[in-house]
Amino acid sequence: MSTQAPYCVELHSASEFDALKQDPRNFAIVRYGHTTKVDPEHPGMIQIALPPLGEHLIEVWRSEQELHRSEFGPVRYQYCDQFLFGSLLLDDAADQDLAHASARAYQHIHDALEQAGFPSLLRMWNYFPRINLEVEGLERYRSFCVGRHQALEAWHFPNEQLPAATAIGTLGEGLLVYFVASKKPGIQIENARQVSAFYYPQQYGPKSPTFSRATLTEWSHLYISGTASIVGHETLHADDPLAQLDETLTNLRIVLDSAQQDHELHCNQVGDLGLMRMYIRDPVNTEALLGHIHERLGSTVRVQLLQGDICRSDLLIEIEAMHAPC
Ligand code: 3EB
Repeated sequence: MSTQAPYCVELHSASEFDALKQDPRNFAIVRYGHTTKVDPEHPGMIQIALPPLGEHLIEVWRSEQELHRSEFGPVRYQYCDQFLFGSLLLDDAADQDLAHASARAYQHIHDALEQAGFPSLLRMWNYFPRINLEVEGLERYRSFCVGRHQALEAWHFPNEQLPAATAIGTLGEGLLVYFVASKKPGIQIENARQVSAFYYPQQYGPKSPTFSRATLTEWSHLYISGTASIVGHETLHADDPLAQLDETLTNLRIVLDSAQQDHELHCNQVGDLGLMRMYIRDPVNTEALLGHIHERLGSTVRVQLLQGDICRSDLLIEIEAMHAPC
């Protein structure tokens, strides 16, 4: 567990974007806006159609190593010996059925990773519009899960190596998937008070969501999945955003604690994680939620606040986090 981290991730103000983009060490920058796009000249320059609520903070991924750039089908990626960072953006209007689009996306990712020699997925981010819309009797999130599940099954991807993930509804078109992979699997972390998502019962969809609660990398980064007010497999506090936030913070703490049990992370509290994104369904709740976060985690904690739809219609917020310090 003592490998030196090949990159780190830091928050910056969006006003620094043009300057940060000039520095070749910054191999990926994730920012937010009204459309989802990936710079055609640069696969790490990603904009997600999630309007920032309050200060626009962007995520900057920096490596001192020289990265190579390549592509395979629609997947474009950068890599060095230790890791690969890739992205793809599919026009999902071409695929009315989101199960086909997500299966295609994950097949392309499989093909690219196989070709590049990085078989282990560590962290996936999935974004697409109208996530809670029912199409031909199935909610689009559930269709997404069907396609992802099928592709990972064909890939023979073991449940105990499933990556941490996010799946959020955007306000712009396109299915965006970006991800980190490595040559060796990370360590999977689950949450003792939640049923593993890959074992959710069928009431949440015909095929279970294939992700883990967190992954710990061999270079001691912790990637915590989108985390919500779910205990067992059920949503709690359906109409109460602040109570959902409390439940979510408890889940984050449990995941962090279980990551700490076997591994020294130099990160003792949720507020120390450094990188947090909170997705908020209804912007009207923003101020109350931010006040509550400051009360719980301290007033200096910085959170990327984004307007986005959460994958169950009764979930009002979701928080993901990373410990990947510079
Ligand atoms: C949950 O715990 C909330 O389908 O990739 C969180 C993170 C959630 C990732 C995914 C779903 C996903 O079930 C939803």
